[in-house]
Amino acid sequence: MTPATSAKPAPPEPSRPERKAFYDAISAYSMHPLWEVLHSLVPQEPATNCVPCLWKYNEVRPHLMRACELITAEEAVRRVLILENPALRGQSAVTQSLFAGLQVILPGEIAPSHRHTQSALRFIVEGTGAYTAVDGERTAMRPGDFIITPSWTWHDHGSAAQTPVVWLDGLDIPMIRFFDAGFAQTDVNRSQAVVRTEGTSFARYGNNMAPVRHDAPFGATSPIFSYPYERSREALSALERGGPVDPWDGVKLRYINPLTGGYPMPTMATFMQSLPAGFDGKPYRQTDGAVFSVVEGRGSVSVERGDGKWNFDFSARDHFVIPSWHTARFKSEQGCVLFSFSDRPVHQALGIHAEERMVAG
Ligand code: 1HN
Repeated sequence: MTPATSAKPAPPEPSRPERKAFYDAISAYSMHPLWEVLHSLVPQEPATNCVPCLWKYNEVRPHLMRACELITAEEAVRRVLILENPALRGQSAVTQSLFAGLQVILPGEIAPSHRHTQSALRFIVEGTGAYTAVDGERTAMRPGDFIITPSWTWHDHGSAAQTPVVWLDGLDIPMIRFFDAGFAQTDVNRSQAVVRTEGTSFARYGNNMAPVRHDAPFGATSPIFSYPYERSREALSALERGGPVDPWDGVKLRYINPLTGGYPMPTMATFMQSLPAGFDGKPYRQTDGAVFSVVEGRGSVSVERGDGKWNFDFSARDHFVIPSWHTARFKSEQGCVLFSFSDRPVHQALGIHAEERMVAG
């Protein structure tokens, strides 16, 4: 959906006094003239007020550790430092539709069981030995694993690790808030009872096979709730060796719901990509703003929109956000692996997803 060229709208004329008086008069009846806001309501192209932002892990981590001294996981319920878009401070949002945060759990702690209609994803950043339990099954968390908490499933986290475990939380909180459709409950149990052996969901659905008689246990959400890094990494490496490498994305795969081939969650798409050593990418932009977690290596991304320019040098465990319709261009001298998530499934369901891949540069 590349927009056709069209005439630029005339700038609004300054309001004449009799119009202003009229606007004041109708304001008393909770009415407002459309013609005063039309151009900003229906912009010629996406005009987000979100800005790109980079969170360097070496700057963030000490604050995560300080949070551990100030509050327990139990008291906090979820000990998360929210990654707030600098243009949306106070809204607990990294883009207009998405929440991102870094959660930390210490050895022996429990983040108590609850459920909510908001869907959550976890991407493990640091530490091994924590688990998350979803609907009666536990899964170990290892760096690079992508884990899902489907809408309205009980979930709790715990840790038998020796060290802190940190992960990126991605939720559709602002989207559900937009629809005023959120429900939540606290479980009577701190930790839910384990009713299935670890690995059951993956064995059932994670090997290009599915139980002969099955229904979708989590509705529109994937029945696999842990996608181990090992598998994703292996796939990217094989594709990188075999080529070809996409000039914009490097080698990029999307995670799927094996029952549908679609995205793993109805509201969020997740991706993992590898930029091979020496990658000098072409610029692109898309309507779905995306949050990135750097898994391995180093690289840089230059982001542009209008007169705004940003350049982020990133390395493993850093996080950054590229908002809607910002032009991004990746480079990596030594190669890197990036996880990302966005609200693309919703754009596509509504038929409004747009992407432009520039050839120049
Ligand atoms: C939540 O339940 C989790 O379960 C993480 O780990 C982050 C942010 C807002 C609301 C609920 C979790 C959350 C959250």
